[in-house]
Amino acid sequence: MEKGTIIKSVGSRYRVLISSGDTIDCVLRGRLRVHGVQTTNPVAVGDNVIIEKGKDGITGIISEVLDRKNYILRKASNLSKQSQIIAANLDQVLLMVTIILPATPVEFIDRFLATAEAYRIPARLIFNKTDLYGEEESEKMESLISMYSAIKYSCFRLSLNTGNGLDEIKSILKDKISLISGNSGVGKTTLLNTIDPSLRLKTAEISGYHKQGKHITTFPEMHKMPFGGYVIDTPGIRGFGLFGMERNEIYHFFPEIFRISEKCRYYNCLHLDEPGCAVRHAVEHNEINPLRYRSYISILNDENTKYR
Ligand SMILES: Nc1nc2c(ncn2[C@@H]2O[C@H](COP(=O)(O)OP(=O)(O)OP(=O)(O)O)[C@@H](O)[C@H]2O)c(=O)[nH]1
Ligand SMILES: [Mg+2]
Ligand SMILES: [Zn+2]
Repeated sequence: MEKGTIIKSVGSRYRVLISSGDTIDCVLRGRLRVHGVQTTNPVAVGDNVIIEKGKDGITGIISEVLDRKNYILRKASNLSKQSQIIAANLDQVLLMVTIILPATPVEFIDRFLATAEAYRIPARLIFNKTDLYGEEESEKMESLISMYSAIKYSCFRLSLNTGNGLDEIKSILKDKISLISGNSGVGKTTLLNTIDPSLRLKTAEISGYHKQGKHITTFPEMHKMPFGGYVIDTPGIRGFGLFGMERNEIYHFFPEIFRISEKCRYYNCLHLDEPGCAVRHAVEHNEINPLRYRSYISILNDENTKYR
């Protein structure tokens, strides 16, 4: 028996990193019991497990999944009410954002941040491809950075083309388990290749009329950083369905809205058009950014978020 961490999961096969630095390809023991949430995948990248190594030394069986410090879920598919674990035991989640090529919508950023709040995992934003930005794009980036920094989210400017800002990113990754997410084509995998060229991970140029990424990374995978720590590279996502939230708790995951909501007249205010709503008042007086409020309303009206 040996302890290890799942670094990759494809179908029913799991790659487990053990303390020697070796990786063991494992399957799950039949009838393995995992406590907690019901999900389509019982174990995910980041899970700590107990394995029984086979005689060949390169394969094994997962016999136990250890308790999780946290995890992130997503809906298994658009129609499904079942959920899937993306990753477990994270110290932080990083969203890589680009102003152009491709353009990351604000609502997408806000859904990601609200998800991180719901799972109580610290979130940070990395604005990549700054080498491509003209005056207009830079202004847009700076206004987003001031909006998010004011709320409490740290923001980083990065160009993987020039290396500008890379040292700061390395220092926030050091000795932590981080998940990196974002639209396809923003440069998530390029970041890992830049930090450690020996990884030689697959990347591709964005293409097409809409200049979208090509969904090159297809499975989450955890990579060891040469300076200490691990980063989970993930497939580019189009949207973020907030899974398992009640309508009346969504505003809890917008810290600045939550703070002001204490002053609303009604305790069950949803901040739509209720009389005495302090949130609406704050939006009208620009104390809450209207973009954030708009994201909140959009999540509130999204069918996917209404059911637990
Ligand atoms: N100009 C510029 N291009 C970049 C930068 N970072 C990444 N790219 C390019 O963006 C393209 C997409 O990069 P990937 O690393 O494959 O993107 P990804 O986020 O991993 O995409 P998926 O795996 O599809 O989710 C590649 O052609 C990179 O060379 C940057 O800072 N500046
Ligand atoms: Mg990738
Ligand atoms: Zn209100």
